[in-house]
Amino acid sequence: MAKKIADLLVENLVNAGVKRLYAVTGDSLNPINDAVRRDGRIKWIHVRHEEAGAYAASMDAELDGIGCCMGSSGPGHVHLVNGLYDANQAGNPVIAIATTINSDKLGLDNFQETNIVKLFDDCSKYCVMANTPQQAANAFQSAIQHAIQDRGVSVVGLPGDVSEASVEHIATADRNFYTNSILIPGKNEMEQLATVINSKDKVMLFCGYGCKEAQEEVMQLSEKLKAPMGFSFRGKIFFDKSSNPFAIGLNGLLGSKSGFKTMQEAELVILLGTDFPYTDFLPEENTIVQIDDKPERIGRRAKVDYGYAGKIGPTLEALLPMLESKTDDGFLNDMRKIHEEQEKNYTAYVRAKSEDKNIHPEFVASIIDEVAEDDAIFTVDTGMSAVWAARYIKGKRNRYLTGSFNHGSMANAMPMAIGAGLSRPDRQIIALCGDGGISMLLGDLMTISQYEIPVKIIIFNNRALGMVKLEMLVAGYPDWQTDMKNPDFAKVAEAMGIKAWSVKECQGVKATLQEAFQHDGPALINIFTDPDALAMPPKVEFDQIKGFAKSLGKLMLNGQTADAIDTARSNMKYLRELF
Ligand SMILES: Cc1ncc(C[n+]2csc(CCOP(=O)(O)OP(=O)(O)O)c2C)c(N)n1
Ligand SMILES: [Mg+2]
Repeated sequence: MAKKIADLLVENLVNAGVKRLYAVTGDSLNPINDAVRRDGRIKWIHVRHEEAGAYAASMDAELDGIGCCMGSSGPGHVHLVNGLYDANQAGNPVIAIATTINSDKLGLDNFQETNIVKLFDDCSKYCVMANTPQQAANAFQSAIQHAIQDRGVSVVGLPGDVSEASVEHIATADRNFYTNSILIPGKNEMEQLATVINSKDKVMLFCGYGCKEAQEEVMQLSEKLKAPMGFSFRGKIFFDKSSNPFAIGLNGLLGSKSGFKTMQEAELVILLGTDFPYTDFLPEENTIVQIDDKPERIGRRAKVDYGYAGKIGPTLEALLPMLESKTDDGFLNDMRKIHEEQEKNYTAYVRAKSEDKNIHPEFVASIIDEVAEDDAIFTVDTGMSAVWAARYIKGKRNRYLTGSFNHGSMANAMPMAIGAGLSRPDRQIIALCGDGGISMLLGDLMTISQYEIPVKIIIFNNRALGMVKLEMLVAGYPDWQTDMKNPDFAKVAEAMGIKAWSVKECQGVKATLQEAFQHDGPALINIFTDPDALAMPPKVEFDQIKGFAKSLGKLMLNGQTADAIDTARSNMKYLRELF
């Protein structure tokens, strides 16, 4: 029996597990809109900007295994691009349907024409242009299969006339296959790995997102090796718990002294499921082992000595019986001491700041950590709020934390919260947003309002692009074009039908957050934070930094740019040592 391509697409999406899609309808997307409506099994979420839809779909994929977003001809699907980069780099299976002008018009510089394969090539694992109905029918299953198995974005370019046409014959399977094969290193490799680990005394584990499904095994490995455990930002929420006796913190741009120092001093560093990007923070002298189920990642950022392709859970399960238990916990204790000292400093710092009138963002983050539920899902914007989250939001019973950790885009936290709120209605969802970030996709607060998604949006309103301010100060550039005039975000939210609060003094932070978290519906909390609070070590005051940055600025004006930047760099190194 003949089947319309738009209907076939809906069938394929339903069979793949897609429960909702995010889109702004129009022109070539209308046949699919109609098919989704008639079918009734997929919920259409009408976002206000397609980029927000791509982020939300990415969160569906991250939490539920698959996500879907769509964009209409030209500008409609171009808007998806930034969110798709994020999804693709995060390894989230997202199906993006980019509809376009009719097939007979393609290639002639027509109105709203884009070259879909060229456009999405760099932000997808698979991108196909369905030029004929039969080709479309053949491509859907494959596109979905690629997204699932390659863990990333699949894009299907679909002209409006192709969606409306029908096919008689469908050659592909009508379902998808979520295979969960066990990948572990071969026998000889496992023996080599065990020998290396057994021969070293001071071992450190460094855990990334790839350890998500292997938390138990990683804990057992630390225990057996008396190994301090560091983590990347994407890995932190699984291990950064007060109940974890091996945790020594993050390393990297947002990292801590204990994370950095442990890695430098370990004889053997074992990188587990991490594509940790900050090569400057990785050691060069010691032995490094890397295990990852994506073997192309091995050795590309660190001087790795032994690399193995394997899923962390099954690999460690097979490895553990081959390892000798270590008894000397001196290294672990030394590093834990530094870590505990540092955690105390962080706590003392926010306690001291709680007396101030100005609201310090670290204080806000520590209160969020205190009052949020033990299984809350946090999304964080790129900017200073990511730094505060890295330091103060702790893993508890079953918390989850995510952000634009690979792509590093602004404005991600609020739309990610939309996806999280819809796919996990049973969990508390908290977005930590920058004022710059929220301003970018502000219109999609209306999506939250329209679908009554009960997420909690917290704005760290420092009236500035704080992260960039810091970058400029450290690099010795005069701080310029980083300040912002903001609307009254609480009034904006209220005008959109979202209950909102503004907080201008420290004393009001806790009670307001508690009230907003208890509110049965979407909530926005606009917190006026101190614009001078930059992500600096607790002991270093802003004025000190401003002082050296000013002199660096002067140096630059005298034409000594390279010197200025070098001085800034060495000052940064010195500052790192202080905390
Ligand atoms: C889309 C995008 N544009 C620009 C940047 C560069 N950038 C990184 S952080 C940042 C400032 C963020 O400001 P805000 O959201 O107010 O957060 P804050 O750092 O002040 O907490 C900018 C401009 C980026 N990462 N992504
Ligand atoms: Mg800001």
